[in-house]
Amino acid sequence: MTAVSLDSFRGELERLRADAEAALAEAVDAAALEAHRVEFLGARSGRLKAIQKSLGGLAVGDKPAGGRHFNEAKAAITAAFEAAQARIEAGGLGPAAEAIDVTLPGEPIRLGHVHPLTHTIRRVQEIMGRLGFESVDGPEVEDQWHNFEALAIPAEHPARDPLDNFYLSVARTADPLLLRSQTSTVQIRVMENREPPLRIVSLGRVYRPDTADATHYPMFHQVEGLLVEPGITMAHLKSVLRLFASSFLGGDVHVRFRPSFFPFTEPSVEVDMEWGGRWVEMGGAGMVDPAVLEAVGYDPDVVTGFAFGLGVERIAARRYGVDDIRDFYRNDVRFLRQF
Ligand code: FA5
Repeated sequence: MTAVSLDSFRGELERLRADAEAALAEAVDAAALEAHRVEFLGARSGRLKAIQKSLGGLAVGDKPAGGRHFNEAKAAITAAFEAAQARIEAGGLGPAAEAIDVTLPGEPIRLGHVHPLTHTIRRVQEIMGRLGFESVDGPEVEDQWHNFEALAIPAEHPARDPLDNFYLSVARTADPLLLRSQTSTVQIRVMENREPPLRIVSLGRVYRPDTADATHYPMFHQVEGLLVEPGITMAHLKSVLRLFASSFLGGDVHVRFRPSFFPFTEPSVEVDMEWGGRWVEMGGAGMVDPAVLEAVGYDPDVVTGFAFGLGVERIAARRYGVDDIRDFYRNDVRFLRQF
């Protein structure tokens, strides 16, 4: 037996242990595992066995320490083997593939924001709130009374044509429900339930079978305003609209009235707003027709009122410089992210 120093014996063990641990950590399947088992732990010609044989070459006084080092190395290699075996049986990929580098920068979380139309609705509510108009809601599925009758739109009126409205499937009944075609319904609902003085705005969805184009969409939003109290005139209407337009669009926005007709206002006007040298129709307005005041039980000799209904997509398009209101509904984040 060749003499072996304790140091070189120990060095051999350390090298073997490092080789075995590295090889076992890389093993990807049962075949590789078995090959490593034979190479390192094999009972006949395994490398551990070979080192064990050289134990006899240590000086007598070094043998206890050499035996201890040997047992430690054997236990470590066996443990590495068992860990690799458990990992492969569990279908793992190996520590290299599984390693997570916690020092890498994380995936940034993209924060969204409210849709420009939602933002517009909130802005309108806030501005009108400062002018004393309380924000109220009304149902999107309406009956004939609130969408037409009470607004002085009689049965034979073209606005009630089935081709111009989304009647629900109960259309063959005498009083079919429909998706409201305007927010003027809310004027009636509020006046039926409250006494003047009244100052309300209502913002919500309305539905019409219009073909979509740059200024039309079959589902869109309106802002309805209603003010009823003694002594109200068209001058109050124009002042409120102008204050609103200036606050919403910024700067001194001009408001133009063009004579028009709505069954529930008298006189009636189209409301245009000027912006960058261009006039754009924003909605309709007028003095609440005395027949409507009577229909809800108000005395038209005591109170008068004005009402207006503006297209929210139109005022949002104006505000943000959008040429085509269909862009609000395309859900293209590249468009939406700009606001
Ligand atoms: C009305 O709906 C009346 N209820 C407005 C009103 C209220 C008048 C109170 C008097 C008193 P009109 O159908 O014109 O009116 O619609 C008002 C506005 O809604 C239009 O000026 C436009 O800005 C918008 N609008 C109408 N149709 C569409 C559509 N298909 N897509 C987008 N916006 C629309």
